[in-house]
Formats: sequence, C-alpha cells, structure tokens
Amino acid sequence: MSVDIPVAKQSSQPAVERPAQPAFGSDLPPWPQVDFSEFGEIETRALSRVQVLTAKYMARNWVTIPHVTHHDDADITDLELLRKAQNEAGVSTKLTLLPYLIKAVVGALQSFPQFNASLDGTGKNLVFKKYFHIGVAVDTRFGLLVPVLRDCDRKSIHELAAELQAITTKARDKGLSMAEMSGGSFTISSLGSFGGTAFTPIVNAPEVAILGVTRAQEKPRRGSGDAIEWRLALPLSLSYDHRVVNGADAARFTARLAGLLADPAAVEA
Ligand code: CAO
Repeated sequence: MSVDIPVAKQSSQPAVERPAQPAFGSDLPPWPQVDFSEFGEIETRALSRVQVLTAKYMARNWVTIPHVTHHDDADITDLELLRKAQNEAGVSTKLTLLPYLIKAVVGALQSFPQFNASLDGTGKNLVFKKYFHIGVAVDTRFGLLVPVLRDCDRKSIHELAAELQAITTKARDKGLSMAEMSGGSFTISSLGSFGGTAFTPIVNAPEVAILGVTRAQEKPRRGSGDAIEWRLALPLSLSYDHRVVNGADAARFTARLAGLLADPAAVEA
C-alpha cells in the first residue's frame, strides 16, 4: 500500500519577511505603580538587603528554569521512634529530623547522580559533582539564608546536627558570609516545624533540584488481616529543572529517598 505524502510546493514568490519576535519576557507590561494611600491607611517598610538580593535570584530562577514539582511521601514511623529514643538517651545536640533527612538525601543523590549536578555556562554539558554539599534554607530576621554543609557523606548524624545548630544560630544572629552559602550541590527547604502539606520550592541555580518537606502526618495504612495501622508520613516536594531531569527520574529519586527514610539503619549507615 502506498501513502501519498503531501509535498510543499515551491513558491516563485520571495519569502515574506516576518518581524523579529521580542525576546521572551521583554514585552511584559511594567509593574503597576499604585498609590495605595488612595484606598486606605498604609505603612511602607524597606526590604532588607538580603530580601532584595533573594528577590532577584528567585525571579531569575523562576523565569529561566522550567520547574516541575513531584510530590510523594515517606514512612518515617520507625525513624521517628529511633530519633526520639536517641534524644531520650541523652545527646550533646538535640536531634531533629533534618540531619537524618540530609543523610537520606545524600544516599538518594549517590543513587541518582544527575540530581547532584549542574548545567555548565553553555547549557550543553552536565557537570556531575563527586562531593555532597547540602544547602539548608534557614528562616532568619534578615530573610531567607541558605548555609551549605560540606561533605555530608562523610559526617555522622550527630556531626550534622551539631553543625546545623551552629550554622543556623550564626545565620539568625549575625548572618552568613558568601563563602558559607556557596558551593552547594543540592538544597533542602524544611517547613516541617511550621506545618503545611506540600509546596513548590524554587530551584537554587545552578543546582538542578531542591527538596521541600512539610509537616509529617499520621496516615492510615492497610496492615495484615486488613487491620488499619497508623503510620507517620513525611510529605516530600521535589522541584526540578525539567531541562535536566525527567518526571520518571524524579519519581525514582523520591521513591529511593522514601525507601531510605523508611529504614533507619540505612539512613544511619
Ligand atoms: N514534621 C513534623 N515535625 C517536624 C518536622 C516535620 N517535617 N520537621 C521538624 N519537625 C519538628 C522537629 O523535629 C522539632 O520537634 P521536636 O522538638 O519534637 O523534636 C521541631 O519541629 C522544631 O524543629 P526546628 O525548626 O527547630 O528544627 P529543624 O531541624 O526541623 O529545622 C530549620 C531547622 C533551620 C530548617 C528551620 O528552623 C527553618 O528555618 N526552616 C525554614 C525554611 C524555609 O523558610 N524554607 C522556605 C524557603 S522558600 O523555598
């Protein structure tokens, strides 16, 4: 059987010149200039230097990176039992969920190296990093700061907890130097102590993904003999750069992360 494929006819007319398209985003309308005092009482406060800088980087990352956020959750029932037992046994630094999460993230990054990578300046090469420097978003009076904990693969849960406490205190008391916020290969943004069920964190360029976590919640699960078991589920929200990471990669990454978090021995290893 033959199929007729239409062939474009050659035209004797010269090609029509099309006007050049404006660069994407360059023809946006200007920001509305509104005198809000016309409508009621107002108070104007200047943004902090950190807020002004963060706004610029957030806007750049949001506009230039095609974001997708993948949602999943992890059963942390056993991990929470272990964490509480370790705290009750007496520790020099109180253990929150975050150091365990950092260790589990490192495990998932080792399994899926494309998440511990960056596009180079040409956008044509992916640079895989052999180090695991994890940035942690910290809410401070100056605004959002992201200190970077270096070589997290080589540190214990206790070392990470102590370092996290020290750097968080420093960030909140005095702020951080650029060096302390540079060189990260992946970022975690934990809103767990505040609440929420899911959110869409913005990728921290030139990294290719960021993990958001929100408040762990008890969820029913069908157990043996159809019994209902209540398990503690940690919501995971993984935003990624869709130029580098596909949805299937993201689903595999969060499944691996959830598997590690469900197995405290694997996280502590
Ligand atoms: N679910 C339930 N409880 C959680 C939790 C979670 N996902 N995460 C933390 N908690 C608990 C802790 O375990 C601790 O409880 P206990 O006292 O019972 O042990 C309590 O909340 C307080 O935790 P914390 O906030 O002091 O410590 P942390 O290690 O969880 O977080 C830090 C530290 C610096 C990440 C956090 O304080 C912070 O600043 N988060 C804000 C990040 C942010 O602003 N992100 C948005 C950026 S925009 O993308």
